Amino acid sequence: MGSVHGPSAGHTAESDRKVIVAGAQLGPIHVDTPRSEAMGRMVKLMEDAHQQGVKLIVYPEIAPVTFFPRHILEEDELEQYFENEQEAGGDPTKLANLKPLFDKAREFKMDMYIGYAEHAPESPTGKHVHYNTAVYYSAAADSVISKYRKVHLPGTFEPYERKDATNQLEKRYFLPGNLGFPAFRAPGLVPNAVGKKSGAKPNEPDTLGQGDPIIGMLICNDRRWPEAWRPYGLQGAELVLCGYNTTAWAPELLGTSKKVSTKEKAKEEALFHNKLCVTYNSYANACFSINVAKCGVEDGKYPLIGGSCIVDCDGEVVVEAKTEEDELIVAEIDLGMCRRGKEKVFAFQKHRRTEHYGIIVEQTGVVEPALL
Ligand code: CDT
Repeated sequence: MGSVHGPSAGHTAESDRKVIVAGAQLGPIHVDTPRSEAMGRMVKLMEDAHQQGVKLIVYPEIAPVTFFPRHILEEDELEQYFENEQEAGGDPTKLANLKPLFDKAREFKMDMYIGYAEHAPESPTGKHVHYNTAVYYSAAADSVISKYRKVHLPGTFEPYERKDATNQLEKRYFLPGNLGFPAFRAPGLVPNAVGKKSGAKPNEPDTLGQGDPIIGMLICNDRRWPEAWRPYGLQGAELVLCGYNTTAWAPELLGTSKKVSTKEKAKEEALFHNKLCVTYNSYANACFSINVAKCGVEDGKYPLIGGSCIVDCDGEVVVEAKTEEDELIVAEIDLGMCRRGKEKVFAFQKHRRTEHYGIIVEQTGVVEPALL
């Protein structure tokens, strides 16, 4: 049994729920970067992680290819950026382009989050069904144990009229995720996790926070929405994983203001908002988060922010990337630390007032009060 116990326990001691985790930040991948070259870089980062004893590695959103939703693409050009799960029989570990990475993860006994453009296995209409997807590979289970499809797709369906605008055509190329926000337990990541074989039941005072780690996944724009984090908080998540491709300069998409009148200032603000979202929501859900960028200037003219970081359950950045290139960030995190927030300030059972939250799910857009 883990050494941090029950709701009355103090939390000054270290727990044995420690795990070494990594974010595998990727530098730019261009339209003409060969798939094999990008995959070689991803494998190299995993090898470095293995050297450092990493047990869970997180790659960015749509990791293996350029961030193609900025381009206007016909259907025959589009499909090269998607991983075809129909051909892989619905098993992501058998995706032809990603297999080298799953094989390495299996060899190193390393869990992995990876984002990719999914050509879905199900196709009820016979037409392509596309999602912006991340999966979690568990080395202990030797299989993909959870899939998440991006819910909050940013940008537009139609391209901007201005020819020099940076498009973000995610609404054109993907369907909104249809899997919700399912938290899951990752087996084998921490020692002595309480399991059902012991006869223990979940949600009892002496098993809370004692089972296998509870994990949630998000993708890029999702991290800006507290609505996307809270479902994970409500499932007791101790760790949220999020890959991203965040533009550093796109006035059409982000709007302009006096404060962000130059490219440098816009990038500073984009980095600030990234950190603001992941630190606050980690704090407010008493969970760690691993947030990982694809970054640098893609195709010679599209800047993406870096700023990959691992954040603790108090909202503090534990480690942060220093470059806009391939870079591994590594930290040992103690998931036992989550108990304090979950049992005190954010003890949801004691403090939430759901009778007042209906508007959040009943209403989508803004309805202002009547004019005076
Ligand atoms: N890839 C992705 O989701 N990008 C969005 C662009 C900004 S929308 C405010 C992001 O959240 O970084």
